[in-house]
Formats: sequence, structure tokens, C-alpha cells
Amino acid sequence: MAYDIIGDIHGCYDELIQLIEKLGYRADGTVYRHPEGRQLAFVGDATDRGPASLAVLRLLFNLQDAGSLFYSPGNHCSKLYRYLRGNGVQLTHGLETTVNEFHQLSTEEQIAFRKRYKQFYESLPPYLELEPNLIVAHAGIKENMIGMPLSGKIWAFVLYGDTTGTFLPDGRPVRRDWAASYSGSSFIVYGHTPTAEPYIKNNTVNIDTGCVFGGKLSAFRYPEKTVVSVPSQQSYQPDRFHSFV
Ligand SMILES: [Mn+2]
Repeated sequence: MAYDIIGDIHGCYDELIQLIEKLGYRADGTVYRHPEGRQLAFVGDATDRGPASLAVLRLLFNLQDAGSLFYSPGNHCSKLYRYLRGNGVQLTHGLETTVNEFHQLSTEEQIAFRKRYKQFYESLPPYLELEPNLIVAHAGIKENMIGMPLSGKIWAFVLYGDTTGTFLPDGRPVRRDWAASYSGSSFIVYGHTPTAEPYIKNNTVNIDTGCVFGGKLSAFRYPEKTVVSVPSQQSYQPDRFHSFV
């Protein structure tokens, strides 16, 4: 199977549709299909910060209903899930934009959306094994975690990455570059940390090119190992981009 693995969308619905169409997919009812049978996959963080998080989710729900959703959950997906379950989470880091959209729905629509999102999230595996040697995990994964019994440690790594437990002055966690010491044979596609260009290192690629911060939305094509991008329509925030070198 051939895949187009899309990076962190964060509510950038227009850019998502442009990218899907640029990749050669065509609308078919409520989903998009590729004439050559390629499949869309996602590294997660579909929502928050951007202008149209619920529209992005509705497309993902449609793909799930059609039996063709390949989506690895991210930290923003987890936080929205906890919010919709009624857990006390802070409306910060972009969650407030998604919640604001949610509150514009009618009461009936809110009830239906809450139920549908819970169904969506609870069916997601922590990471995808698309092919025996192709893994998609939101913030990455260590070689010794692949195929192991699921644990809180594995969930924390795939959602939040290799964090040190310390924080930058602006509140963002300090992250280790786990890919720099990765030596596994599985090719790993991940996102979570925006970089100006896809960061390719040791059989891994970070495909989060910061669309919601004015970068671009990118897809990694497998098995070609090429990148297709569309420019962002959001305002450019250069301080949000990370450099691994
Ligand atoms: Mn993330």
C-alpha cells in the first residue's frame, strides 16, 4: 500500500483540502479517494489554534465511517478528549479556539459532537503500524517500544515526545531530539514539533512544518519518501519554529 502521511493540521482545513487535492485525491461523497488506491494517514493534532478545527474533525469522522482512517493521536487530541469528558483542563495552547467553535453549535449538535468525538478518540491506537517497517507516531517512538505491551510510558512518549520534565520560560516543555539516537530498522513518521522544513534523521522524518504558525502543511509520501506541501494561509510566527541543528 502507498500512503500520504499528513503532518499537524491544527484546524487549517483549507490548507488540508488543498494538500489532499494536490496529492491527487478527489472528493467522493463525504471522503476523498485516490485513483491509484493510495491512502491518507495523519500524525495527529488535527485541532486547536487554527480557524476550522471542527471541519477537520468532520472529515476525519467521515474517513473513519468509511473504514479508511489512519490517524495517530496527538497531545491536542488527548486534551480535547479530556475536555469533552468533563475533566478540568485548561483552555490554553489553542484548545480555546476549538472549544469556542464547539460552543457555537446548538445544544443538540454539541451532544452529538461530544459522543462522536469520544467514539473517534477511543478507537485510535497510540501509533500506527502501516507496514511492517513503517510506523506513524505523533511525537515519535523509541525502537524498544514498538510492538511492546501498551503502557503509560509509551502513551506519554507518542503523545508528548521525549520530554525532560523541565520547561522553557514561555511554558513549553524542553524536548530531547529522540530521532538523533534512533537506530531502528522501522521508518518512523512523526510531527509535534514545528520545523521550517521536514526534519529527516536516522530513518525518521518529522513532517510538522508548522502550518498553523504560517509555515506549510506537508505530506510524506511512502514508499516514494518524497514530500508534498502547500503554503499556509495563517500569519507567520517565526519564533514558533524549532531547529534541531
Ligand atoms: Mn503535538
